[in-house]
Amino acid sequence: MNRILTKLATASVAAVTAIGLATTPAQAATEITAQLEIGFNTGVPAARTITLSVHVPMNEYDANGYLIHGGRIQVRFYGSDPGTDQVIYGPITWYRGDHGLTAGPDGIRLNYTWEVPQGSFLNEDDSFGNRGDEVYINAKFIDGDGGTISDDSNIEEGIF
Ligand SMILES: [Ca+2]
Ligand SMILES: [Ca+2]
Repeated sequence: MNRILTKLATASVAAVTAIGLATTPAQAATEITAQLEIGFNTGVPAARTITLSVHVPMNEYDANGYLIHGGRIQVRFYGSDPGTDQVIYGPITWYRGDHGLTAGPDGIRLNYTWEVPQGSFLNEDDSFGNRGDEVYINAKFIDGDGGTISDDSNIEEGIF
């Protein structure tokens, strides 16, 4: 009899623990991809259109769990140059509820677009003989405990 009671008590502790962890992600996030697109809006005044696409694959349950527990996506813009690349903008951080950041069936996604004027921070090279700009982003997924994975995007080239 004592033995059965002990077993039942153990089982109910286990059940409580499982409920307490219900929103904690089951799988560690291991993969992130970042894309940058810079378009030209030839209107007056001219502008550059920046589109960020960041994807952290996982199931929807885990995606919601990560964001509820403080998971976020952080983006820095870099100018690609010989030697060390400089940060030209950022960091910008998206948390749960911020426009453009979603949790869905294929994971966490950031899709964000905005316009900047010609000659903005994207104009990372503007010297005589070197006006062409080479810009990429580094995107980090940072979980609620500070665990981080990151990816560099493609490089966009143009006169920005
Ligand atoms: Ca450059
Ligand atoms: Ca330039």
